[in-house]
Amino acid sequence: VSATANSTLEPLLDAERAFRADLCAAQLSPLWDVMGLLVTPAPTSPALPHHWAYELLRPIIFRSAEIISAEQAERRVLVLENIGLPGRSSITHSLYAGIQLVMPGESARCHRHSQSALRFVMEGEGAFTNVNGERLPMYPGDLILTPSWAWHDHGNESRVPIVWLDGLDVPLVGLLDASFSEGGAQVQQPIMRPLGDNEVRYGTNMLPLDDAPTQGIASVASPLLRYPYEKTRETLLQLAKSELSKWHGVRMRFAHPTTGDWPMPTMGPFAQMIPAGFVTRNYQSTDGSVFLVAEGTGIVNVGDRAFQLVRGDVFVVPSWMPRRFAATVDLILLAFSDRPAQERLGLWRESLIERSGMPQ
Ligand code: GTQ
Repeated sequence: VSATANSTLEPLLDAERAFRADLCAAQLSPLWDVMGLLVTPAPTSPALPHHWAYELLRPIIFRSAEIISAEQAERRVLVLENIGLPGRSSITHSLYAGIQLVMPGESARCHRHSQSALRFVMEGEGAFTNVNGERLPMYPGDLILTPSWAWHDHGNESRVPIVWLDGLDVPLVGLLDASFSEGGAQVQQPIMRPLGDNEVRYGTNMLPLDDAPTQGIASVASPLLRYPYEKTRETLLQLAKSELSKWHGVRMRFAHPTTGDWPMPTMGPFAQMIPAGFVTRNYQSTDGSVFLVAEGTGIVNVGDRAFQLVRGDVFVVPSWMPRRFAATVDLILLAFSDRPAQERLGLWRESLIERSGMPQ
């Protein structure tokens, strides 16, 4: 660089330095520094694919019971933290996941919050979550919903510990600065309905004729709060006999019984089966997803990672990362993602990748 060029550049650099200092003082920043990071041609999630083997998780969650009681902890949960999002209690950019343990005789006191929660039971027999005056028994593979602002408490009067996977929209609600919570007056809320009342009312192939039209928050949240695994399993097994998607095997979403929509607006639950011997093609979608292996064995490829799957394992597929499955024993997966929120915002996309091999 010649002295002449330098002398013409220097005043510009000085001017830019002064300009940037003024921007900073005025709480402004230049878009041209960050444009490429903001408006990417495709999603570039900071979340990383990861697999938590239940064989490793289980002893650690049980050790937590020697450290703290469910009562002391309010919720005795180990958060599944994505190392791509350190310190943020997030498994994807928008979702939280944790493993909760309630020992026999313990209870997790009643509270409510604007965050929605769903639970997939991993082990146990007949502990319960109470939601809005209804007792929901919990057995392995069951899906239990606690919609936004619903009172909920957990208890275990059975003789064995119960462990489940919690999914919450905590990071999404945090992004929107819309978090509210409050504690209940009692540890356990009063039960106002006979056992299974809403499950019979809304979980069969009939609906109450005289339901008053629901509005606001009540209409987006499903009145059906327990989706038992035996029905999920039977549906998947039956459908696997007829037609298989090349990308999913059999994949279903859980539904709001009166609207057919997602059961909750921010987060959606799924059930999927890949029959033994079946290999799926690569699939990618903008909804980062958390999976629980309910049954079977196989392998999942997520981006350039490969994870062996057995019952109880949890894994995360970040937004837009290609995934494909191969089952060695009929593989049943339960999952949740932020797809309902993305659909409502007009943002959700998927790509069914035709060729095997590396997608873009
Ligand atoms: O069970 O209510 O994993 O409030 C995190 C926050 C579970 C719960 C979590 C919660 C709960």
